[in-house]
Amino acid sequence: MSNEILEKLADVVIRGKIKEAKPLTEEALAAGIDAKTIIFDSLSKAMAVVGEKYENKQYFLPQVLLSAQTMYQSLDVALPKLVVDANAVPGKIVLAVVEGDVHDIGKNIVKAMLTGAGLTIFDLGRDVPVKNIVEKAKAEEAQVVAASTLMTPTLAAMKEIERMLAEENLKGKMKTIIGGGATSKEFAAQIGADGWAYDAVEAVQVVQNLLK
Ligand code: B12
Repeated sequence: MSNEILEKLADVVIRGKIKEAKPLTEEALAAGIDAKTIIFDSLSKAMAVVGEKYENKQYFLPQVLLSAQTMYQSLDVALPKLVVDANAVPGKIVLAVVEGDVHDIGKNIVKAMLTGAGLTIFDLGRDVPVKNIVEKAKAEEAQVVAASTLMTPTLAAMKEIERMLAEENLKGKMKTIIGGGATSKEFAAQIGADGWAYDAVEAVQVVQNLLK
């Protein structure tokens, strides 16, 4: 039964049946499926399929956008119900999608997971200049700067964050974590980031370790 709902919801996202997303997500929660399962076993997998269809030229941007909007409808219902059980170490995190990139679904899931883990998140949104990210981190005396990008051309901004922090003598004092499809563990190590995570679940663990 639960698998059936999750498959149906994934199909709704893939096909961009925007009106069906909210009621179906409510149905899933009412059936006892937890928000984490909905987000990772249905919605995220559906977006991966959408990505494949885009790469294969079966889908074009309007369809991708519709799927993204459909996913957001579902996330509106699922994210507030997210329960994260972590042995929370408190901390302040500045989070942003770097300049030039508007992909923010993943960043918003990371935000919800970190918030659920008891952390204070300053979310600067998407397409954010590096300067603003570093300035906010300084102003809030954040312990961690978390940056997201799904695009290869904007990877340079990740390196720029490291450079600016080093210039301000903050490297080491303020930790960095990066993520998003264009990044990798190797890239993170190469630019001197303190952490990298594959997804939002791992992000919670990595951030918690950085705060220790
Ligand atoms: C949805 C989507 C869009 C939507 C975005 C809507 C939105 N509000 O986000 C729209 C239609 C707007 C869009 C536009 C474009 N897109 Co697009 N898009 C996608 C798609 C299909 C899915 C992305 C997604 O939401 N995934 C679901 C979420 C849940 O996963 P996620 O983002 O990866 O996040 C998880 C992890 O990565 C991680 N994570 C994410 N951020 C962070 C941060 C930290 C700190 C940590 C630790 C972890 C972490 O945790 C998340 C949750 O588990 C991808 C394909 C793909 N395979 O990724 C292409 C893709 C990212 N897009 C791409 C491109 C090229 C574009 C456009 C340039 C197209 C164009 N010609 O205009 C524009 C970008 C404009 C711009 N300047 O930004 C390319 C990027 C290629 C590249 N490597 O450079 C991709 C890979 C498609 C492709 N194969 O070509 N896109």
